[in-house]
Amino acid sequence: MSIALSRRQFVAGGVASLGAGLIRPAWSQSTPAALPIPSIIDGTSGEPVELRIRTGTWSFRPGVRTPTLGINQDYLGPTIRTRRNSELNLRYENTLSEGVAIHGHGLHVPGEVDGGPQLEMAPGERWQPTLSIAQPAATCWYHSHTHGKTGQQVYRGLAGMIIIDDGNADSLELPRRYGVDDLPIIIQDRTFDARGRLVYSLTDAGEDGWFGETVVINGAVGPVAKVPAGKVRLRLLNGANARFYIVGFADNRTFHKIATDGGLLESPVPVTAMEMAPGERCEVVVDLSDGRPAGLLTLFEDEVDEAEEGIVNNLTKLLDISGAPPPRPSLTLIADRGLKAHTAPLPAMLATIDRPNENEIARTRDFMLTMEDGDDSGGQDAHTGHAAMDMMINGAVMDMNVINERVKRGRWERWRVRSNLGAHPFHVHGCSFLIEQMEGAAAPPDQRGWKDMVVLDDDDWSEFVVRFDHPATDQHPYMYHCHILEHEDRGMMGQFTVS
Ligand SMILES: [Cu+2]
Repeated sequence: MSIALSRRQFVAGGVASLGAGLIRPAWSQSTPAALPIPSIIDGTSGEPVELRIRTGTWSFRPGVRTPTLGINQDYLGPTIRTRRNSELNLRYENTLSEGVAIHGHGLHVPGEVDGGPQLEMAPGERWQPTLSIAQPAATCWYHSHTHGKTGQQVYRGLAGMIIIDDGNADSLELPRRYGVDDLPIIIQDRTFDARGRLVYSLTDAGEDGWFGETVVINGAVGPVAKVPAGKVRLRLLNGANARFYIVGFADNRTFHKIATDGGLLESPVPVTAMEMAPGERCEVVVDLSDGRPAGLLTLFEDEVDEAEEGIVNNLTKLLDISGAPPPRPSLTLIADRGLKAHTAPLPAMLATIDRPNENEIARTRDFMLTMEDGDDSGGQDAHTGHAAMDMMINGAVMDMNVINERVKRGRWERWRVRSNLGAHPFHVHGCSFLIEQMEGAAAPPDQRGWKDMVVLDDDDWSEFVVRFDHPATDQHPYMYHCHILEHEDRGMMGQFTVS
C-alpha cells in the first residue's frame, strides 16, 4: 500500500505536480458569481433561533444544480450571531430521512448541549439546546457530527458560522459591518461529476481523506465581492473535509491575522501566507485602500513541494518555484470607492491572554493518533488502502460505549498529541486551549491565541495547555478527534467526561 503523505515530504513529481495542482479547473464562466453572504440571525433577542435541517438543490456554478443539504437554505446555514454573557436558544428540526447531530464547534458549553454524536436527532425530531455563552468574542461554527456520517453530511452542506461578540471586541476599531467589510468566508473543496452533481464516497476516500478538486467559497466557485476601499475583515473558516490550504493573496500583499479559533490575538500579526487546517478559523484584516483588487489564493498544501523549510510562509517563493501560470483566485475582493471605508489604523493591542503558571498544570495526557494496516480480509477497496486502515487514538477506535478519558473540571492540564503517520488536525470539544509546541517548535506568533485545533505531524509532538470549565457526563461526553472528517468517521476519535 502507499504511505500517507506527510506534509513535510516531497510530492512525487515535485515542481510539475505543484504547477498542475495550482491551476483550478477552468469553468467556462463569463461572469463570476457574487460572493454569497449567508443571512445573519441575531441570537441575542431571546427568541429561539429556528434551524431547519433540510434537503435542497444548489448551483455551485451558474446553470448547474446538484442535490445538497442545508440549514434554512439550500446549502450551508445562516450565520448565528451571539454575545458573551447571553443565552443562545437554538431550535433544530431534522426534516431529513436520516439522523443528524449538530455540534457547536468552538463553544464552551456543557456536554449535554454540545451536539456530539450521542445527541443525534432522528428523522422528524427536534432538539432545543439553550447555550450560556460565557467565552470571549470569536468566530465559531456549527456542523454535522453524526456518527459515521459527518464527512458526507458536511460535504453536502450541513455547516454554518457562529459569531460571538463581546465588549472588548466592540471597543476596538475593527471592521464590523457584516457582509460589507466583515465577511464570513467558508472555504471548502468539492468534486463534481460530468453532470455537475456533488461526488462523495467515504469508502473511496484516500488515506488522507476526501479531497475535492474545486475550491468553493460560501458555496460559489471563484466568486467576487465588492468591498469598501479600506480595511476589510475576513472571518476565514476552513470547512473542507480533509484539505489543508495555504492562504494568501495573489499579489503577495501583507495582511494581518487578528484572531485564532477561540478569539482575538493579543496583537495583530502581519503575514503574507498562512496554513489553515480543516476545522480551523482565523480572522484577518486586509487593506484595500490602494484600490487594487485582492485575489485570495487557497493553495492545496498537499500539492505543494516544500523544497525549503519555511516556504509555506512565503507565497512569492512558493509561486516562483512552480514555474506555472499564477493560480486563479478562489475569491476576488474588488475595492469600490463608492462605499464608506474603514480606514482607522489597526489597534496595537487586541486582547489579554492569561496563561497558566507551570505549577498550575495538574497533569499531562498523551494522545497518539495512528493509521495502521488493519485486517485486510474485509474485502475493502484495495486501490485506496483507506478502508483497510485502522484509524485510532491511543490504540482504540471510537466506541460510543467507551469513555476514554476522565478530566477534572477547572484544572489546567497539558495535552501532548502525536501521530505515527501523516498530518492530523486535532480538535477538542468544550474548550479553547493554548498551544505551546507545534510540530516540535514553539508556537509561532500567529498561533499564540485561543485555539481548539492543533496540527500535528508524524515527527514531533504538538502540545497545549487546556482547562475545562463546564461538565460533560457519561451520557453526554465531549469528543476529541481528528478533524479530517474521513479519519473521524473511520474512528479517529475518543470520548471524555469532565466532572
Ligand atoms: Cu487524521
